Formats: sequence, structure tokens, C-alpha cells
Amino acid sequence: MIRTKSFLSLLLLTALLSLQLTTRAEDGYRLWQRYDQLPSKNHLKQYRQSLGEVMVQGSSPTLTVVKEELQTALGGLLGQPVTITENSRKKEILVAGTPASSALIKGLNLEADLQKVGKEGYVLVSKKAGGKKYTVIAANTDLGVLYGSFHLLRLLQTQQDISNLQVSNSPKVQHRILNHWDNLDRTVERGYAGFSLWDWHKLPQYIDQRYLDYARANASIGINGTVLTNVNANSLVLTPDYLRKVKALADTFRPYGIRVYLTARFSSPIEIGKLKTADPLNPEVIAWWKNKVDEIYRYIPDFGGFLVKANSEGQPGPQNYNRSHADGANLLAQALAPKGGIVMWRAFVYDNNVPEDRAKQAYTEFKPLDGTFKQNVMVQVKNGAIDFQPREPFHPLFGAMPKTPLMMEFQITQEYLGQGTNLAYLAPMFKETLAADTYANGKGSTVAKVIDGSLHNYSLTGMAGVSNIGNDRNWTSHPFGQANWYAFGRLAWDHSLTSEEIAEEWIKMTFSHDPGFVAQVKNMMMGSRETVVNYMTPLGLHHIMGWDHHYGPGPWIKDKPRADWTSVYYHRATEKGIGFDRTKTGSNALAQYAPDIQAQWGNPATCPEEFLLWFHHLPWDYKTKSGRTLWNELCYRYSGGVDSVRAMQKTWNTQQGKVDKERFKQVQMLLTMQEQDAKMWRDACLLYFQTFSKRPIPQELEKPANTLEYYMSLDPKFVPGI
Ligand code: GCV
Repeated sequence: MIRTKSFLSLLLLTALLSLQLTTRAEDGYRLWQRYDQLPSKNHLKQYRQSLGEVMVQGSSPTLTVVKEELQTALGGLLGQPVTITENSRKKEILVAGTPASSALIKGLNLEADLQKVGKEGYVLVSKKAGGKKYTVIAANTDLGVLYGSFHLLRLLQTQQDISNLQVSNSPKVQHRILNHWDNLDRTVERGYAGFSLWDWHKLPQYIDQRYLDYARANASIGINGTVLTNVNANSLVLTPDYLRKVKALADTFRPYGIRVYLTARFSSPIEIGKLKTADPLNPEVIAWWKNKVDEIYRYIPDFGGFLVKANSEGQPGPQNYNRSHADGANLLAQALAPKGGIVMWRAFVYDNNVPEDRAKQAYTEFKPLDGTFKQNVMVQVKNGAIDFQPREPFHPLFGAMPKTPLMMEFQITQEYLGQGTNLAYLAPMFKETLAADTYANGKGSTVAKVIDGSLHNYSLTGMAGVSNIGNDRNWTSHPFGQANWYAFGRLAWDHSLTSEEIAEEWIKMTFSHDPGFVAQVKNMMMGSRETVVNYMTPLGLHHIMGWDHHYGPGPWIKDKPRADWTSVYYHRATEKGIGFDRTKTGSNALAQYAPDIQAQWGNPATCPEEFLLWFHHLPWDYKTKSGRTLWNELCYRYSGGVDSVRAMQKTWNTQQGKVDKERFKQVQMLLTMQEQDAKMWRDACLLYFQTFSKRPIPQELEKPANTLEYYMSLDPKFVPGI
């Protein structure tokens, strides 16, 4: 009896111990690539039957990645070991490869399908041949096979039927690139998720596992390039010591199809080349860049090229020598062209000394240069004309450069949307810009068509996203920040995907398949960006955030060294009204848009309300669409923003038990912070604007918790990301 009892306790102890070992704390490191066993028995049955064995013929570094990923992922998702083989006797198998690497694929007659998908595309098909049933991942290149493998895994991770596959897929833009604003000392400008991933000190010898997982995650969403360094650039990265480190990263990323790019500081010939000038037309400067580029390619034969911020916010550039942006870009393009490299020249330029509305300056500068850039130059344009505000109308340059490939620059990191603490799902914001109609070639000339090259037949196309990734264990600080990295990659590959589909995929892969959870969390995500707009900058307000660190409200910011870095420059509130008049009676920035848009946006009655105060200065008693006065509407929008955060809190709280307790708690705490932030924005902005409007906050709305003086006295120290 005693023996049986102790045997049973031993059993219990062993069971508990093994449970403890297997239920490790969920830290978010695995992103959307969790690969835990799928919950649906029916799907498991189907997948186990058709994918139990994987046949990958041929070998290359990329095919090795394919084999490893399929083995790990299928093993996890199917909950059983999966064999990777070159030959199989099984009746149903998964086969992956190119006609060149695999005799089996070659024999399946997929040429016609493959012709349509180009270098990076792939087909996923179910095929019967020789008495066998194949699930096929076929592509023209090994990289296409990798992308196809990730597509198939996504279908499994979201539990789709794969019994009759007929997928043909290829990216809509060529260059899908993350921009890291990472400094060599590992701080990250506008980064809220810890320090830089790049451990320069330990490179090139030490290859952190993170680099590989970073590459896997990026490849899984189709990202094929990474700019490693900050656009506020340091020329040191172009010296041999650093190039050896860059080479180590490039070698690590290569099998995943990710090319490495660097930011080029325009004054590098002086700083590290000991020349007296960086004038782009000077023969010594031209020779210096050519030699530098040759040197880089000796380290990194597939180096992608340069991203450049010039003559903007203190960065040096061609204008220091009375040369144009085209002269500067072409200097680098000429050096890179023989090697196949590109230049991404940023259009984010504005000058405090130019007495023109900041919103107009990039267009004024670049429009006359259309058609003067070399063939391997893309001009990289932010989604809006100011600076990644929670909402901006699309940048007027998108309708104005038919002869110059324009590359989109989105900001994934939430510099102006609550940084690392606020939940804001950005796909709806990205989509809003992409769907905007420029009318460049008549109705239907969307920004998406400009970017994918179909409107103007660009030979180069691209989309960049300023990264939100750091060395925080979960990569993005806020667990929902991962969704923005994911959404950027998915949209860069295919801008026609909807925000809803992307959210749904991401939730299932990252959190849970529970239908109630998926529906509620998707709903919460879909409204989250609008919520942030409402409690920060409703009705077209913009650039009214805290000084320098940009966290929290600061509509009172004035009297700084640069007028265009203050808030009063943008909201222009007086006792009479509020808003920036950008119509004919004001700065006339509107004239940079097509006539159809001017007609619509130029009249407050037809201007979309979300851009009202972006384009118009209106009296406090102006009647808005709701029938309320402008002042009351502003109060309602700010209050509505806070209410929506509270609604998100409620939704999340009802999900307890449906996700692991670690991430549940993290999101819960962050939503508490977000509610406080939202209240602070509402109270500070309404109290400040009230000093001009001199009108009461409507009776029925919650009143500010503190005085304006209190909010103005807040001065948070050491906010990350500066
Ligand atoms: C990298 C804004 C940010 C800067 C950033 C700049 C840019 O001004 O606040 O931190 O600098 O945009 O995009 O170059």
C-alpha cells in the first residue's frame, strides 16, 4: 500500500515537473512564427496525411533554410516529426523546389504558371501524377521557394483547407525594405523597443541568434532589404572596420533573400576620406565615391546601395555646394550603377530659413527635378508632407513625379502614435495613403499605382518602413507592435490585402484561433489608429506633441529655435478660430494637388472632416457635419478617443484565459497606460485650446482631471528614442 502510494506520488511529481518544463513563460520572442500544434483535429488530420513527408531536391543555402523551416514548422504545427527527403515512396507528399533544382518539379509541367510569377514569386498547387498526390511549392528561384514555403505555412497556421491549392503569387513592388534608424552606439532614434539589434562591438565574429530569427521573420513576410543604419548618418560605417561587420550581417541574411543597404553621409569624403570638399561635381569626390563603392562590393558582392538624408535637419548635402538633390543622388548612383546598386534619396527636406509652409517645401524642391535622376535612383517620400503624423493627407509628390520612381516611406515605429506604450494598428493608416487618389492620370490614379509602378511605368519600385524593432525580448516592446511590422511586410508585398485580413492572420498566428478572441481583438485593432487620432490630433490637427521627445501633448510649444518645430506654427489657434489655412487665402499648399482634389479639399464644406484643420482655419462656431460647433466637435472627438481606449480595455479584459497570462498582463498594463495618456492628451489639448475658444466643455462630457498649468509643467525625462 505504502509502495503504491509513493509510486503514485512519484508519477505525479514527474508529471508536474515535465509540465513545468514544457509550459515556459510566453515572452513573445517567436512573433508570428510560433509553430505550436494546431488545435483543429480535422485540419490536423488533413495536414498530417498530405504533409507528413517533405521532398526537397537540390541544395543551396536558401534551400537549406527552406528545409530547416519546413521541418521545424511542420513538426510543431502537426505535432509529429516530419522527414525531409530527396526521394519518397509515400503516396502523399509535400514537394518544394525549382525546375532547376528538382527533377520532380520539372516533370510536373508548371512552366506556364511559373512564367507568370517572376523571380520572387511562386505557385502552390495540388497535383496528382504517377499515382501520387503532391502538394507543390514551386518557383523559378530558391528564394521564391522560400517565400512559397512561408505562404504554405501561413495557410496552415491559419487553418485553411489545402486539399485543392491553386495559388499563384508574386510581389507588387521590387524593393521591400526596413529602415533602421540605428546608431553605431546602439541607440535607436525613435526606437522604443530597447537598443539596436546590431551588436557592432561583437561583430563580425559573434553572430547573434537574433540575426537569424530577424531574417526568418522578415523573409516570412517578404521583406528583402534592410538599411542597417540611421539616416542621420555616421560616416564611420563606411570604414573597413565597420564594413567587415556589415559583411558578417550581409552573409547571415543572404540565404533569406535579404540584401543589406547603408546610409551614406554626404560629407564622408571629408570626414573619412580626408578630402577638402564633398562637392558632387568635384572629380576627386567622384573618384572617392567610386572607390568606396568598389571597396564595399569587395566585402559584400550583393550590396543593395545607399539611403540618403541630405540637406535636412542639419544633415550635409549637395546644397552646401549650391548643387541640386539630383546632382547629389546622381553622384552616388553613378558609382553604384556598374554593381547593380541603387540610391534611395529622401525627399524629407525642409528648411527653417525658407519662408514657405513646411508642407510645401519637398514638392517645391523635387518637382522641378523630375526626370533628371539617373536610372538607379528612387526618391523616397514619406506618406505625408509633414512628418508621420497620426493622420496626414497623402504627400503631393506622389501625383507629381511621373519620370522619377518614387518609393513610399512609412513609419512603423510609433514616434507620433504613442511610441512603445500605445496600441495602434497601423495597417489602416498605410492603406489610407495607398488608396488615396492622386488624379495624376485622371480618376483612379491611386498612390498604390504610383508606388507599384503601374501608373507611370517606373522601372524601379519600392516601399520602405522605418523599423520598430529593438533588442527587447519581444522585439517591439508593445506586443501589438509586432502586428505593425507584420502588416508593413504583407502590404509591401501586396498592397491589395485588406487590413482586416492581415489582422486576422496575425492574431491567429500570434495569439489564438479562438473565433471569439479573433473577432474581438480584430475589432479592437481595426479601430485603434482612429482612436489615437481622436485623442491626439482630431479633425486634421497635427504636430502638437511634446517638445523633442514627441511623447504626450504639447500644443503650447512655441518660441523655439526653429518655428517649424513648434506647435503654434501648425495649429494657429487664436480667439477667432483654429487651423492652418493651406488654401489660396493662406499658404496655398493645396495648389500642389490635382485640380479635382483642390476643388474638393479647398472648400470646408466638401473637405473630408479628417483634414479640415489641415487645410482650413475656421471659426470656433463653424458648423461641423454632426451639427455641433467646431469647438464642441473638438471636445467630442477628444473625449471619444478616451472612451474608445476604455472600450479597448474592456474588450481585452474579457479575453483573460484565452491567451497566455504573460502577454495578457502586458497588454492589460499597457492599455492602462494608454488610458492615462489619452486622458492627458484630451485634457491638456482642450484646456489649452479653451484659452482661445473661451467656450465651455459641453456639460455631458468628462471634465479635465487637472489644470492646464499642471499639464504644461510635466517634463518627462529620458523618454526613449531621442
Ligand atoms: C531620423 C523626424 C524625426 C527625426 C527623424 C526625421 C527623419 O523629424 O523626429 O528623428 O530623423 O523625422 O525622418 O529624418
